[in-house]
Amino acid sequence: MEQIVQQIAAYTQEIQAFEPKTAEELEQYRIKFLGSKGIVKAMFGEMKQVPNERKKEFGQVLNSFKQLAEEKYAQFEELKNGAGEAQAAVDFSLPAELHRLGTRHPISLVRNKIIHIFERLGFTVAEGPEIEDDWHNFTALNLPENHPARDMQDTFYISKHPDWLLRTHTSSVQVRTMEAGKLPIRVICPGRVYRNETISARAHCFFHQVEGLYIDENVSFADLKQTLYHFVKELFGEDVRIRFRPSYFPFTEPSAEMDISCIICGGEGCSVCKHTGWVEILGCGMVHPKVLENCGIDPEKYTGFAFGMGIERITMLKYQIKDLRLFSENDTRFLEQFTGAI
Ligand code: 2U9
Repeated sequence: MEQIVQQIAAYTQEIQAFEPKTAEELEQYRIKFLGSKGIVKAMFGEMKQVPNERKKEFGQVLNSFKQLAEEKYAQFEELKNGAGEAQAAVDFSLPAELHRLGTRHPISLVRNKIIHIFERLGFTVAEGPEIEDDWHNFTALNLPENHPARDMQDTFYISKHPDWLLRTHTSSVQVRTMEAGKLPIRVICPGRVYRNETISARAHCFFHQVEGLYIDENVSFADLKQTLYHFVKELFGEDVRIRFRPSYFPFTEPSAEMDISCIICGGEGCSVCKHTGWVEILGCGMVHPKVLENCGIDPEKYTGFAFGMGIERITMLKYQIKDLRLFSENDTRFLEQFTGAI
């Protein structure tokens, strides 16, 4: 009896000191102490040799021993799920996996570049609401009701309010700037605009514009030409040439459209410029005296120029993108290709 108790004391010490590092060590322990031919079972087998009057006392010792052996096993059971191996498999000297950063949208890249060029010429950015009223989008811009020029714009009207619509151009922002009454004005107005168009590779029901307005005493068409000439060289490079063609807009007089020499073929003729050597990039003109008057500016004292361009069009030219729908589909295979800094 004393011998068995001494043996149990020795095993107890062994169990207490046991700290397995691997699943295999733990399994060896299980077989040795808790297996069907293990020590715990063998010790219970000794019970029959114990005299009846000491059976209770010995039973308590055995139960505590069994409990200790089982608890130790349970404490390291997670080693069986590969925790030891997983720990050993981690190489902490490896570089961490990088977070995937998004990229700027190509429309934002080109918009920011355009803004930056004009900011260096002293223009500031002005913004306004996308839901506009008839006055700021049409009437103030010399497109009175029933004027045939209104047919040029296919407009989304707000059904609950006959006077409200989704702006068809950012010109309404310039109207608001003029109405604010602080002169001179040198603003650039980037923003989203809406037109009731059928969606295709070349048209969308929303797109983005940058418009500009410069109003002061003695502003001339020569100022307009030089400003836009500088802008084009900054955006497309020194070699690009420009030309103006007369045009018509109700809000400018005289009006013009500006072409640049084709940036793909350099003016030789290719499919992008439809073999003309030139591509149209913007419309412009001297602000119509009636528009100045509508916005509370004396046309006898002040003159100004204005211009407008579609950002999608410029972006398609710059990056040779053939389908406008790519800009609004959020396909990351397309978007990831643009990694510019601004
Ligand atoms: C005010 C006065 C005049 C803005 C102008 C254009 C010519 C023009 C188009 C270019 C491509 C629109 O995105 S597009 O379809 N714009 O051709 N825009 S002059 O003239 C203004 C604006 C505001 C108060």
